[in-house]
Amino acid sequence: MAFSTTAKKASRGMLLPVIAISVLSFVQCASKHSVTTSATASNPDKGLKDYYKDYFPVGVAVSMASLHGPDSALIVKEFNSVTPENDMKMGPIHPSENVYNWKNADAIVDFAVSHHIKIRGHNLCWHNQEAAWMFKGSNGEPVTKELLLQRLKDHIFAVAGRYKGKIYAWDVVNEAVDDSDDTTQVYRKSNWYKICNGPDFIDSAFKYAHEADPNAKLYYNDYNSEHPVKREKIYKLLKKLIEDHAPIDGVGMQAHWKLNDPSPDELRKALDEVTSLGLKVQFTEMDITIRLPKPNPAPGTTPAVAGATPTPDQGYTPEVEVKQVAQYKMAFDIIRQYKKFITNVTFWNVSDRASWLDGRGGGIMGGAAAGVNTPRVVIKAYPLLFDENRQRKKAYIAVVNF
Ligand code: 9MR
Repeated sequence: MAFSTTAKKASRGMLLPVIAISVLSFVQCASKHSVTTSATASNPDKGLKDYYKDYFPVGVAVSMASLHGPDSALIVKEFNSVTPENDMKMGPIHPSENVYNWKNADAIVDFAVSHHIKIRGHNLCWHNQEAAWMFKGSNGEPVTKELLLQRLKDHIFAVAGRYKGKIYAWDVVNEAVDDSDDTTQVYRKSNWYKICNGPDFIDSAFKYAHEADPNAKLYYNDYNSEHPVKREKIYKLLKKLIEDHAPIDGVGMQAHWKLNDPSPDELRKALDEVTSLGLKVQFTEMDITIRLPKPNPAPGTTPAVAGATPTPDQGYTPEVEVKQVAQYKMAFDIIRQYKKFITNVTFWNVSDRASWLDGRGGGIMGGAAAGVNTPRVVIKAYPLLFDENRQRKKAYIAVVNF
């Protein structure tokens, strides 16, 4: 991995030819499509992976349920990369010191290998879905930093070691950056941070992952990486890792986006900043929710009551669809321009039939159950490229016509 200024300048110099080539191929495709298809259609014989074969692998987050039935056929047709949505996280895979649950993770790996699909590993160190036992000693007291790092090392050696040569890229550390607007608080005050009394565990996790599988590409993964304050904090974390000579290859930008977030400018800035460090980028958990932020509490109400106030929901309306199509198109137009730096784009779940976003933040059931005069709570996010019947949405058409 080279992080020299020369490499940085050389890679930036390449951007212009890449844009020129993109423009040229757009012109060529446009004339080709005017014969065979149009910008309102997609080719049923091709999947996302085929449209993007000259760009990057296109992936999807999977669970055990995805490996059988209609989801599995769609995955094999459309994608050439998978990420286990939950089954390789520390808590699920390593629930106590001497217990590893390999069953689901093995099944996902076997499925992917048998279909020649790449696998991204997710993840080796996170503050969520963590293995609670790791932080406690035999008497229930907090462990020392040394013991915690030893346990982290054992965990990473076991998991990354088991799938060595099969998992091509790992999210080594997930979401270690603080979310507040306080620019002096760079790191999340997780159990990892507190017990290690600082961010050393991040360096250590990368070192262990590299030792466990020297050929795997190693990523730091986070959300809201396009928001200016968080972007700067992530930049500081990355810069420190590079200065420490940690074996990091790139950044996972999760891409849990909204209809107007990020802006094109924010997306470009985030990409420019990260790639200026000589790092690659993977969009690791892409979806674009149609849901609006919760309304602010009305004056005189308590936040709990206001939080439960239904957001009037018309479902997936034509207006929402137009905005989602435009946001997906904008994002992919930019992503293609940065093709040289981008090594994977992965969607978080298969279709609008089931997204991790559905039902979150709602609290009150909508539709008939809510009564005729009660506004529905927004409980569906409709964030993906395939609809509830697993059919290609207009957003799909927008990202494959270029
Ligand atoms: O999609 C995952 C969901 O099924 C889990 O309940 C949730 C638990 O925190 O994690 C979701 O995946 C997260 C991913 O691992 C890291 N980035 C945020 C994702 C959405 O919460």
